[in-house]
Amino acid sequence: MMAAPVVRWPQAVEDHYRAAGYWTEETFDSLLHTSVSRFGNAPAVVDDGVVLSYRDLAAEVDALANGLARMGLQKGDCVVVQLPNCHQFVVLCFALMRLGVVPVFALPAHRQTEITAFCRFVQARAYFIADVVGGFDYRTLARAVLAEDGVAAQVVVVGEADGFVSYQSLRQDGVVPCVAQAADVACLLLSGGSTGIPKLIPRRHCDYLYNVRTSVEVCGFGRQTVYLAALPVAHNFPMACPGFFGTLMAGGTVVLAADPGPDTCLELIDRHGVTDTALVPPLVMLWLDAVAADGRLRDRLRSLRCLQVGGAKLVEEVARRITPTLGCRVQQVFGMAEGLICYTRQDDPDALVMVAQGRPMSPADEVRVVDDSDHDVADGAIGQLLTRGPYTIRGYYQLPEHNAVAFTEDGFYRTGDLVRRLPDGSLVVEGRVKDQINRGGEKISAEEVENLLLGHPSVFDVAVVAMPDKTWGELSCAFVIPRGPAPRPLDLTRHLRAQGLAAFKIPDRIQFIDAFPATGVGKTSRRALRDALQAEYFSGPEPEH
Ligand code: OOB
Repeated sequence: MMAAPVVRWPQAVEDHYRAAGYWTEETFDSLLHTSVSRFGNAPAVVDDGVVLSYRDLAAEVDALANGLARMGLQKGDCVVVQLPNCHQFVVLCFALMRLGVVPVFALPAHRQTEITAFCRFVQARAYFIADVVGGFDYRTLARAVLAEDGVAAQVVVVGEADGFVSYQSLRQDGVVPCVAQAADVACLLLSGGSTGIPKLIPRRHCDYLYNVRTSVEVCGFGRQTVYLAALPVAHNFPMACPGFFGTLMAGGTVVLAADPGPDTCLELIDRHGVTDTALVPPLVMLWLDAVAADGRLRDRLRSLRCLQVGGAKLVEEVARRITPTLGCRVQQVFGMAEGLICYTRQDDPDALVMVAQGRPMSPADEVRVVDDSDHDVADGAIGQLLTRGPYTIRGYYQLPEHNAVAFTEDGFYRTGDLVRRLPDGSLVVEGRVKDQINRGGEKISAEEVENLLLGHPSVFDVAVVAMPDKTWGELSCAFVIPRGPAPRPLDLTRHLRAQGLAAFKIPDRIQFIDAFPATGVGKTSRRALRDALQAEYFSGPEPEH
């Protein structure tokens, strides 16, 4: 058994967060119990014809937790969960959290590179997958992962198990008690990251529940809320901001969408009377275009009260189209898996909601906007965002060296985002200092892709940078200095795929180059490369990808 270590807040700060009521003794298990006693037979989770009441959900969690315990999972064990949006995901979360077993929430898009790394890093005891989703067979992926050194997980499959353990067969009558405590780690979220593979973010019951509870209050979720989980539920945004956990805390109904496209989602909104949902900007544009092209679709959105948009910058022109086209309010959300969540508020003036990414949700959030020497800049000036507070971590899971640079000595998290603070405390995101590409909300670490490309014999050196794009906000472009004759771009993308890299991280464009522009100290100037792409974007024809 391996206890999940977590960099704690200083004792005096923890005491303060408890005394102030931010942190309570509640766990995710007590959330479920409280909601069952308050909302019993109300519908909790809707998934493709399956409707679970709160009572049904609790019964499913009992049965699964029991089976997981019999499988040998114990408090402190880690597991990797990679499931699509389905009710089993919700049941599994509560069951694992009851046992004190810590899930790593992988995204459905992750492949062999990422899953192997997670399994090794946490010494995963189990790996939970679905059988086939969108034509992709996760059992084949699981076999490839199991063949790697240092992976010894039991594979559990929702659907046809094909020789692995079937999720269904794990369900066992009986109830196991909750052994998790509020100060324990509830789950490990993935960081967008800018160095190497995603880092793991330990969220404890106490801080993550505070995240959920405060989000519920700020967003006005209640029994009347019907929340459509359109984005992958493994992500912090649809999970806890307020997401499906928030909906279940508030007594509402979670509707799970198999995919976030307008065809699937508009129909679900209409059928289930969805009131709230969350999207990233490229999806907002897709929904807007669908409704603009066929005005009758707008009828399907009658029940929609609020559309949350976050994960990447929402351009003002797009923000302005939302209410007239979709007929609902907009809420901007600027958040991060590491903690800090900013929301625009229901009573904020429209002029603010269109241009600002919101303000911190908690009065206890501390925010600094600083220059390169960590000195505060004047309000209204652009600087790097630092933050700490009752739900912002003080360190990544088992990465002391990285923690030394990602956090200040006094515990502020260096977000790597460039922001401007308005007089009311709202933040406007102006850019980024971290070497990351934000591809419509999906985060790509430049270094991770560069390292894999460097493994190709025809690559001498490489720099991966963001390239502006109207729909995605950013796409990724790899500048490659070839070793000898330049390979075909296809050879390089094949090389990345063969190593099992998630598809969204494959560069959208590969550009061969003789030498990199250098900074004053001789380092590769990513800025010069980005600027070249910007100049091309603003000057002329669409770049080919
Ligand atoms: C959300 O979380 P992550 O961990 O995938 O990514 C965090 C990063 C931020 O540091 C920022 O660079 C970017 O994503 N970001 C935004 C943004 N929201 C996130 N950049 C501009 N405008 C926004 N509204 O992306 C996330 C977590 C919880 C709620 C919402 C988003």
